[in-house]
Amino acid sequence: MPLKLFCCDECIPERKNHVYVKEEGEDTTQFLPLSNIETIPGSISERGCSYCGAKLVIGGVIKDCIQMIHGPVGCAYDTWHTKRYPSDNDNFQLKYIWSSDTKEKHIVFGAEKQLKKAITEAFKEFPEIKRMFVYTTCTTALIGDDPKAVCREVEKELGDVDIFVVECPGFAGVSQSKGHHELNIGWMRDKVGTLEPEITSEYTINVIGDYNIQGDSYVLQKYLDKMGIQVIAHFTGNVKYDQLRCMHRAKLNVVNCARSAGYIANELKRVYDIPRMDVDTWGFEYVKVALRKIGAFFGLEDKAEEVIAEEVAKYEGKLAWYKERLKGKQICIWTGGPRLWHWTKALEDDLGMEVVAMSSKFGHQEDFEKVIARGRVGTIYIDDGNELEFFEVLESIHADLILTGPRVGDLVKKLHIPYINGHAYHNGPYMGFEGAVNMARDMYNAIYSPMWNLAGKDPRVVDSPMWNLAGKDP
Ligand code: CFM
Repeated sequence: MPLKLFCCDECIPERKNHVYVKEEGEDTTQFLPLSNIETIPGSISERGCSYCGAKLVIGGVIKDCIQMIHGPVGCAYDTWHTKRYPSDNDNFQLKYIWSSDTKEKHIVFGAEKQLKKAITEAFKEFPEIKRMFVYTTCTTALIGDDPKAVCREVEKELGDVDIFVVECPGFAGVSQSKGHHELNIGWMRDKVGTLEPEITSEYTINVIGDYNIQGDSYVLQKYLDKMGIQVIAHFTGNVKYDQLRCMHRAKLNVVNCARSAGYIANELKRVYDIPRMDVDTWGFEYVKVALRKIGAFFGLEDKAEEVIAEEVAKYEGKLAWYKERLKGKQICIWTGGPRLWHWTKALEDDLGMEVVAMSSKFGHQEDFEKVIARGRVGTIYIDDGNELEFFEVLESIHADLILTGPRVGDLVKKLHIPYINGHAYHNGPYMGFEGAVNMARDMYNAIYSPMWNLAGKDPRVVDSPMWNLAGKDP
């Protein structure tokens, strides 16, 4: 049976439709697990909310604007400083967060005055900053505040500021995916085309769906600089607010994370007729393909080959060293969605690893089509997985390493299975040629750490069935 009901899900049998095991000869026209629908009550979801998708994933990365969260202070606090997207603006965007700090009385009497006060104060405290994102949250959306009206008023009063409002209350969708969508469409509607960029090259692109996690955008920027290509805007790694207003002037949109930012690429195609090119910027072999595709679009094939030759010469040997030690290792990828299909075949081709189980928090049907097409037979593919399912997966397969976030990562560490941060990385960047080597090095260090031998000395662990199932020799 391609669909699988875990024992832990016997009381929520609907979960069966969200778990798929690929069998020989099957393709995605026959089976796809359900995805991008409400979490089934009783399943302890790993998902985030719509506000989080807008703020933490996309908007919060922008390096030169005030991030005003219109809601209770907790929404601001919980998305402050928790993601690793540095910038060359002295990490301004990581240092600060702003909140209108709504309380019970605002719920009763309205919070618009409070928002206006907070916005005015924030601009006063940071006089050099003239740009702002305002996010709505569950509470301020429920009481029917009109933050757009407030912001237009402030823009008029101050004269030299520009404010973008994202209507992304947490409850707006089934996961953070809805917040990505709201921000993409809103930005396109309100801000793209409101400023003209300075054009310095006849080859111009936007890099879409790359958030400079631990410096990813710097790596991509380096390659593109060498090819003589001007990046109008990275959506949104290490980017300025005003660069994003100029996205309409690119001749090509290069899309990495299609899940979080495919929408704006499609809109730029529809409104400005800018072609969309999907690439993988993770994976040694995939990056070659990506650079060749971009080069071919502009007739810069030679430049692409130069960059590839230079980078391959630097990193090929290192990758081979890790491949020798990582081949045959079995791993799980439990992240948001796109990294499943970006990584599974890359890790297989570059390093000879085997991805035996994957779980996506919020991927849509198209993400499952991609990952099942690229993934192995026998691999378990889960939508919106819960912790108990993860434990059950680990009883049924052997895993040498899990790529996941710190929450689940800390759980699997208790089973003495190493984890690598598949969201924010351990020691990135992970994109590009050097990134593929960094990722291999982190996985090698995790699997071969001598710490596991010491940990195996704990008799409580040695006796536990989970330890034996994990297949380690203490
Ligand atoms: Fe795109 Fe991302 Fe991801 Fe994502 Fe995310 Fe992320 Fe992710 Mo964590 S934008 S969908 S909402 S690649 S934060 S940088 S790692 S779950 S697979």
